[in-house]
Amino acid sequence: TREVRPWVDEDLQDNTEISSRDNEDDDWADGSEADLPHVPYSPARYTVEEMLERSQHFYTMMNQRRSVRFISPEPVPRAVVENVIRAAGTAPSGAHTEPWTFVVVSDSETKRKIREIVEEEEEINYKQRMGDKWVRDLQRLRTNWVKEYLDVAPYLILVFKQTYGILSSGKKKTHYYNEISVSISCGLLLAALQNAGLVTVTTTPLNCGPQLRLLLNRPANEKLLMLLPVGFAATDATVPDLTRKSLEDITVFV
Ligand code: IYR
Repeated sequence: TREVRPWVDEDLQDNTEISSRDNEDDDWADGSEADLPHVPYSPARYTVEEMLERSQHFYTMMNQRRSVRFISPEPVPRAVVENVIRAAGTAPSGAHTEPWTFVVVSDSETKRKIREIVEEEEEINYKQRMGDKWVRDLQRLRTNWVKEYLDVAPYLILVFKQTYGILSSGKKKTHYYNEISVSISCGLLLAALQNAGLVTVTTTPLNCGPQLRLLLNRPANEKLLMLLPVGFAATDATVPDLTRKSLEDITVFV
């Protein structure tokens, strides 16, 4: 009996998705919760001049974002990190299931263990799993398996997608489109970090998810989607001298 799950886009599937086979006997909640009132909503309106000014200003700020792999140990106020996560939590999600967990690590010993797990796997990734072409494609970015930022950055934010929810009744709750929902929240998180003057680099530590989940005591329905070291840029930070595609290169107006 193969379960039909049209909300899991083929392109968004990965081997961390729960399979229907080991899932057949589970007890799933049906979504008919209490009636939800609908209320009026009037978002802010701006003049054309204000819209141009605001959109230009936001683009300029976002265009200064770079993936930074050299992060200062300088402390960051925890309240700022709390606010950027609040912003990430405003992302839209499938059926408003909010299928994300942000694990914020500042404890030195935990950061050290994370670094150990990631570097051990990444060394195998670079030397074996990724293959010659992938490693060559990354050469000009000068990345490798040594990840100093993992115990230098004041915060590591590990973003987990909840592949399903668990209600107080013990029933499971379907988290539609959980991968893209959490990916959108990561985008908002990056924007919020940039807005606050902090830096990060989006990392997706290949093969580290299960070990990191266990280290952080997260339940089996949570899968690691992204690991973001967060802090101020080191004073001697460098970035590859990349350029971005132009509007014309990324847009088709119909
Ligand atoms: N996860 C590895 C490799 C890596 C892969 C891509 I695609 C990048 O754009 C950068 C790095 C690492 O973090 O080093």
